[in-house]
Amino acid sequence: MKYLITSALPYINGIKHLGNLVGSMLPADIYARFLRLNQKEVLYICATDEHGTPAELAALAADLSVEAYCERQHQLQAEIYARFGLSFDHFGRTSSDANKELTQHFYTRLDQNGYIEERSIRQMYSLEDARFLPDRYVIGTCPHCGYTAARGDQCENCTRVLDPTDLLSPRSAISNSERLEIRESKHLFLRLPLLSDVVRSWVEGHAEWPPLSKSIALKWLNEGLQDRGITRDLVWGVSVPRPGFEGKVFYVWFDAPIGYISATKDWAVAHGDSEEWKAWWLSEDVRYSQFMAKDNLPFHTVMWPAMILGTGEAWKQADYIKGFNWLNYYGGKFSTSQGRGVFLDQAIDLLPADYWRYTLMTMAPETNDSAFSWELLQTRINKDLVGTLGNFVNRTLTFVTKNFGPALPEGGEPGEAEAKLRSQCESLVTRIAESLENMEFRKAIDDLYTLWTVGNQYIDAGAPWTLIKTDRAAAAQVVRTCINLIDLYARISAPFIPFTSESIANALHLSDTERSRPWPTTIDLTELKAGHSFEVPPLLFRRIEEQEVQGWREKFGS
Ligand code: B3M
Ligand code: ZN
Repeated sequence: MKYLITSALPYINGIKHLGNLVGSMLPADIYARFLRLNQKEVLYICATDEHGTPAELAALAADLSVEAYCERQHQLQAEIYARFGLSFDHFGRTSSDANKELTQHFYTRLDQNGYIEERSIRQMYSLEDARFLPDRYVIGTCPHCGYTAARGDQCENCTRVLDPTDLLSPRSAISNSERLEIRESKHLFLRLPLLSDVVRSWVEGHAEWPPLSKSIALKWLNEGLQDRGITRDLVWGVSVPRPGFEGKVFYVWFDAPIGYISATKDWAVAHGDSEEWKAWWLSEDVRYSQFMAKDNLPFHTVMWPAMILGTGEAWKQADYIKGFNWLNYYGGKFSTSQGRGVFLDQAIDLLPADYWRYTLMTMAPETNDSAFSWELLQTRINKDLVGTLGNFVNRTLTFVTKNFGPALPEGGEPGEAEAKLRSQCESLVTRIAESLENMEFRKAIDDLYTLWTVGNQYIDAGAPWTLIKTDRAAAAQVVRTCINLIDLYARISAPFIPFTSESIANALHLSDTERSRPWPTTIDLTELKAGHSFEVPPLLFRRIEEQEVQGWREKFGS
């Protein structure tokens, strides 16, 4: 069995925020790293989602061609994700040639199978901007409540769903021009109602999905699927290979999920075997897991499967869809469009990646919406990272160096306390593995924290600083066990805090063979033997002070 993992493709405009990270890429990365440690064959794919009106408008605002804008933003996003330690096997782009080709292929198959219909629709055209306006780019007065800045798709004030033609005194959101007219335009529609039954039986065949994913899928199916427009009057996108559709492109949501496959094709080429993607997407011995925030669930549980089923081809479908709720920021949502919350470039300049990776996962909105706060971040860093893990590693290694020198000391035999410690660790490590296999991240991280606490309990009970005065060999045995615990912590913590795990492995002078030991199923706290050298690493984590928290609250407007 091989493991294919994808996280929802981040849209190209703007830098993503902490909510985006914790709701898709970070948990997917932790899962991928865990499976790799279990020596599974893993392919973790992501890409920037680049087409559509927002990209065009952002390029315009940046005074760049849309190609140059996307190129720049793709690089920026790729760099930031690397700084957070996201271990994509490939980070692709939906504007790639592979994605154009495959999108046109999907369309052609769907058309051949009778799932595409051509229709004329009436749409707002802006004379000033010389372009058709997507619904949300028409602004005007709401006919229901009189709100003057209602968008053509929905009134923000009274939440009523609107059609742009409902708006009074409509104007362009791009230029503010009122020189609008209604023009007829031909578009293609995906006939989703025809695919409703096959999608439903696919969804119902997955009893094991988390409730959030399943309930959203069934809600959509039960409300009844509608035909859905899959083309747009835009320049930037995948062109439509059909007479009469020159100058039109596919809707961004049509080509975006195809990006999962085409990014894998690009990975295969970069990897030196251009056919290798087939072993992932046209094969049955793959377990495919998708990660995303809840707003993306309808597309992944209904639309995208419908597209796949409509081709009649044997594309690999998701086995498991892990959805996340919202991470809120002081009572509201993080929002890219409103610039609310903390963006990833700011976050990674503030604190190292592992501080974020750990604390964000303790707050992950896994079963409910959850809240980010600077105070909570401070507590988790000071209590868990500094006070528990960091403290144990630094005080143990410092004590041993001072009293025995920079190597594991000799003497003594493990006894009852060590047997108890060993079995405690074994059950925690087993539970962490089970939780990660089931993608229950909050459970896993709770047990990881408990695993860190047993070290401090063990060393306090063993009190080698006292013992050394009466029984040097027994004290040596205690600290040898502690250093083996530190080694275990580095291994088990690696999916969550990979940079710290590496610092610990370096401090413990681990060989390549020791570093590539698989995830342990039985625990042995005598693996590192007497004589094995080590050094005291610089402090693994630093405390966050009250005034820093105050400063961040002010700076990021909480
Ligand atoms: N780009 C959604 C978003 O930016 C979207 C996901 C695509 S996954 C195929 O929120
Ligand atoms: Zn209204």
